[in-house]
Amino acid sequence: MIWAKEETLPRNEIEDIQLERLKETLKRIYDKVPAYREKMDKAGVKCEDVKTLNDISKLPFTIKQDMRDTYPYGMFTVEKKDLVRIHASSGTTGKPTVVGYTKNDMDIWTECVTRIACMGGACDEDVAQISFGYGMFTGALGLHYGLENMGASVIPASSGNTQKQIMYMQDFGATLLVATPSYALHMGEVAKEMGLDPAKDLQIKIGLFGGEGMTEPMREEMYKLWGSQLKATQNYGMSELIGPGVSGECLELCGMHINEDHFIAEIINPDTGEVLGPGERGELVVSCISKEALPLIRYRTGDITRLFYEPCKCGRTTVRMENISGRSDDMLIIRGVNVFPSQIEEVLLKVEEIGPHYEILIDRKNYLDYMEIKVELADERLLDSYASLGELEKRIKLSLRTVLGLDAVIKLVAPRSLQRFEGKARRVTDLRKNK
Ligand code: DLL
Repeated sequence: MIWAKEETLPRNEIEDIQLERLKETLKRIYDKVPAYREKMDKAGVKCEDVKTLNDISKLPFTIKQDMRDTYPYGMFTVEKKDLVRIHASSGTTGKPTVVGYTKNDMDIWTECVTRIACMGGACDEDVAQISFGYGMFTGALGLHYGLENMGASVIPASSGNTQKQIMYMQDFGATLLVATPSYALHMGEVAKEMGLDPAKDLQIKIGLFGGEGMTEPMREEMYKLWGSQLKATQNYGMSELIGPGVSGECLELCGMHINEDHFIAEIINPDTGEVLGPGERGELVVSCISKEALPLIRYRTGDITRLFYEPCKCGRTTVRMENISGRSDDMLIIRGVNVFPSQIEEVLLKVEEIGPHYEILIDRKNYLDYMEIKVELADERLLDSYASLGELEKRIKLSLRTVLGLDAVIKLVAPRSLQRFEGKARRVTDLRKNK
């Protein structure tokens, strides 16, 4: 099912909507946000200069630092009294990034998330367990409102207390799970430890995963744990843009459809800012064209992807973004080789004998970069054979070298010995940053 007619409009019609909304939004920002007005003036560009959609490239970018410089409400275009909700992104250092919603923004957010849930196969009969942490993170309440709007029954389980979550899931007959992919894997493992077969004893048939990437091998792990009946899709979003609801995969699994009547997506070269063409990989830049409180224009997401404009088999005509390959600030440069953690994950998870949990440690020894990867064995019995462990280590090392051109020290560890995450996983520690 397709939730809204806007998802199937011919390209020219969607672009007409985008241009009209962009012009309106731009005027509002120019009037109300001094920081953006200054940027436009400095760039010598006026609102009237945007006559076609391509003219968007004349506009200055907005970056996270703009949000920090104007903390907390400086990028907002409405008065504080018009806000009905405030969230913040979990800044690891310093102040968080604050985002706000008017009543109308809440309706748009809800609509966008409902569309995405629908793309992933959800319907009003689903019992949806939300296992994102409730709080300042936009994930939980975003999915909560979207699924309720669809008519699903929502269980606001939040994250953590995993055994109890499995009990809710079983007793309340949950059919749909919302979680980060890493937490969903952990939940599946805990269910098994409790003596349950998630595929048979639980009724989860839809997984709406997001907040972090899910590589294809990770999706395969999801089927292995939760059963082949699972429809596992992922969706993408960002607090600054709206939260979840920017884009989501349909069941064709060929990229995430962007809600283009609310967001304009561009891909740029992260080094030069130059706009790249369809199919070219670069940094995703998004303009919010319908929000009232915080309509950021040309916001640099830092996420690396590509855009495909061909209509999808599902019937939607909206542009699709490829699964995120990483963030521009996550890219590791190890002895001169550029690599995203997701690429390392792809190599690791193709090795049958190891599970989906790993930790990457990067350090510098004698002025040389050094990478150590701890990976969990899928089966404890392998630990008994020293020879086969050595052979497996060599095989993983060789795949990494062949596919990525990288050398790493591989440490195989016992199943269930690495840290598990209830929200977004943190798998990389780069100690070079402190040196
Ligand atoms: O993670 C919003 C969200 C919640 C989206 C739940 C989907 C589901 P932030 O906490 O601001 O917002 O983090 C945004 O998370 O720039 C990406 O780097 C990453 N991210 C989110 N979804 C995906 C995904 C939410 N499907 C940042 N694939 C973004 C890869 C993702 N990365």
